[in-house]
Amino acid sequence: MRARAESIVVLTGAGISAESGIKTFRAADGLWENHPIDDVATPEGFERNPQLVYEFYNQRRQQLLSDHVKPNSAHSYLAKFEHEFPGKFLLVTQNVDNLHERAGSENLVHMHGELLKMHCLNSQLIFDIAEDFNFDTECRCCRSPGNLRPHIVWFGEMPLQMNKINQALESCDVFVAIGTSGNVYPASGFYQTAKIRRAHTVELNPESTSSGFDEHIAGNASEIVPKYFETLLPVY
Ligand code: BV8
Repeated sequence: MRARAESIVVLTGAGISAESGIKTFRAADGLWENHPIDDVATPEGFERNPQLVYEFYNQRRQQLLSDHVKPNSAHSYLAKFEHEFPGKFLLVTQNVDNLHERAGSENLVHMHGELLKMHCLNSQLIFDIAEDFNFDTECRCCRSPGNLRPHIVWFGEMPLQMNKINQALESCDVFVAIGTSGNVYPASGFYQTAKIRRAHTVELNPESTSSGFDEHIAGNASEIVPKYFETLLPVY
């Protein structure tokens, strides 16, 4: 049982969306829809074969928008908790799906970008997108084709809003990692940053990915997220 928390940072990974029917990164053994990561999730891959990369993200976007993919009870509980918790709360996700927003989360950072966004390589303007797009799609800023790419952080690229994330990590007293294997840097180091500032660090995951966490609670997110976060709410 923990002392009352004043400031909480939560990091989620592909595991929190697993029960919504979205394949995790690891379960595909480093392959996504049978493509080597280098071919579909790096700037070099996009340079080599842009059409393959457009198709890869178009397919994942359509899967995300299909009727059977919905937020699960872990997403919903986190959104409810954010609105009930009296202290500071930041949700950082490595996921590029929109399930946290659809569940009602607001103070949310997509550090690896978003499937439902694209950006122009010339203007860097970001646009919402729900349909397929590719090299021939005109951007609304340049009014010409060939400038748009998925608004996704690929391997070798700088994750988004790192200053905001680090500030929150340096001032939180509880850090909770949910459904992440800790394979991808810099997200995999967040719990260490929080620990330096004496935060209590907890991992919610069927597997224990590192002995560095103060606490590991085994289970599926839909079961253990409500149980654990309830202990962080003040008892009036
Ligand atoms: C950067 C967008 C510089 C793409 C993604 C050598 C050593 C260390 C690091 C590196 C290295 N070589 C290169 C690097 C850096 C590299 C990296 O970490 N590579 C790894 C592979 C070694 N990182 C980068 O390039 C990053 N940029 O470093 O810039 C920098 C940074 C900071 C400051 C200065 C400079 C950029 C990385 C971003 C890559 N893009 N996504 C896309 O999605 O198409 S990452 C991609 O991987 C996804 O976002 C995904 O989230 C992530 C995988 O991680 P997880 O989310 O953890 O998913 P995974 O499947 O692995 O695990 C699922 C977990 O869920 C499991 O533990 C499982 O047990 C659990 N689970 C399953 N079911 C459930 C569950 N949990 C709860 N409930 C369940 N039901």
